[in-house]
Amino acid sequence: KVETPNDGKNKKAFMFREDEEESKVRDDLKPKLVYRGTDKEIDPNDIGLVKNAEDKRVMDEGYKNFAYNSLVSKRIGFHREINDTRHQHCLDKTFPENLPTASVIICFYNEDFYTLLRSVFSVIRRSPPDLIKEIILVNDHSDDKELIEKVENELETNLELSIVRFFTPEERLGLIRSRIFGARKALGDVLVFLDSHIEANVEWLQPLLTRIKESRTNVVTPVIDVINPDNFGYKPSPLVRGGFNWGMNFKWEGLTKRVERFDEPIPSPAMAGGLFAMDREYFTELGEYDPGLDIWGGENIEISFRIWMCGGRLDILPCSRVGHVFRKRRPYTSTDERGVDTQDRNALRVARVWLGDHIKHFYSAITGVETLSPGDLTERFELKEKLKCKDFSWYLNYVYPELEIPGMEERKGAKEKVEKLNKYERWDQRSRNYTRSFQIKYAPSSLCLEPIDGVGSKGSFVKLSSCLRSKKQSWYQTDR
Ligand code: UD2
Ligand code: MN
Repeated sequence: KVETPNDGKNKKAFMFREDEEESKVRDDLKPKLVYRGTDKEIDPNDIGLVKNAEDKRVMDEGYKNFAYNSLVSKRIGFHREINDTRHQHCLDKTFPENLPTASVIICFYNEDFYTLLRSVFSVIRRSPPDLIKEIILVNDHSDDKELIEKVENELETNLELSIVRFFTPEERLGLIRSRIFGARKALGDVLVFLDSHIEANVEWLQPLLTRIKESRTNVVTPVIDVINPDNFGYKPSPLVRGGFNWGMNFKWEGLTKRVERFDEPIPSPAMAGGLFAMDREYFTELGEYDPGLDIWGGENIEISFRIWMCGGRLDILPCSRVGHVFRKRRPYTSTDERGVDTQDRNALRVARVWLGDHIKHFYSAITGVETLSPGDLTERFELKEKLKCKDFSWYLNYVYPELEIPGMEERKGAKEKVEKLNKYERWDQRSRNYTRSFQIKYAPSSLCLEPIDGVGSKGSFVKLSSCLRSKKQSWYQTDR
């Protein structure tokens, strides 16, 4: 059949065939924008997309001064929705009436404007108004004066922020003395300390206050979820405890028991430091922080020791979640004017007061640390005496038996128990709620179903074998 010539409107370019390949070929020939150094096509909705020189400047300055992507932070702005990362065991909780009120204390040094204000807004919008007495914002002499003007201006003009009290101390205090400064201004029943690059999640505050209402010597922390410093993605953290090594460096530790209820307090030998709640008067009674600690580091271990050894307790509450921007480096120096690394010197102060004879392990962990001068420790020793605190051996036995003591092999057992538990079923991978357990029996026989590859294997074939009361033949029903 010969086709009649058409008017040219529907003419196809000669090189394309009329088939489903056509549009793909066209697409392949179009010029593409790709991310530098890759074949990955640029997503026009990419929140981090650098569109011009100003964007680039904001991003570069952000990485330099704050160690995260300020361009993304700015585009997110003052508010955003985040995933409710709580386990379902937390969801239908009710809280007692008449919870104590909270003074939220946020100290900051050189923070990005949007990151800082988003921290504040997340607290305001995700807390019941009657439970927030005030938000105390302490500017620890940030270098950028324009930032401070912007913050002050926002605080003055935005009604929603009228709950915020803003302070700039006489001089740069470092994060530890800044927190003491903030705590002394506070009027609420409970102090809630937060870093300045966080986002509080749904119902984060009530579990903390509830636990403190039960006992004023309960000190609690939320689970610290992870905000990615490059794209501000918000991810849940697994349930873990806080611990440390002999260098007095904080680290996360596996749990000692299988989690059955995901809403129960998890006793923690140490806190990460940035996010916790404590009865205000108890904080004072227990000796606030050691004001001899400079800029950054060690105060979290010190206060954890004091809490446990001097009559209190420290728990992580899985139903309270707050995200924190975990950065790859600290964007400010923590060396003091003498050129001493404050982290090491702080650790030395803590070790001298609290480790007793065990200090020898600290000395071998950080070479040369004993040559630093820790400054006057009299008041901290007196405090320990006055509060009738227990000693480090007690703490090792009752609170942190998993800390390995060099040369003491018999303590290895506790640590191995934790490791074995994690191997069998890692706490962070147990996301389901186990509702029933049973065996599967082939009724006419005494044979039961078990995986050929053994307990915990994925994708294994199954076989029938003599019924035994064994893990291999335990099958679980989960709620999803
Ligand atoms: C962790 C803690 C942090 C603190 C530190 C040990 C978490 C999530 N963070 O380190 O709170 O306990 O360990 O000391 O557990 N800041 C000041 N003045 C300064 C320096 C810092 O106010 O001179 C502020 C800073 O803006 C931030 C907070 O103190 O809001 C903590 O500092 P960081 O975020 O650099 O510490 P981080 O999270 O690495
Ligand atoms: Mn931080």
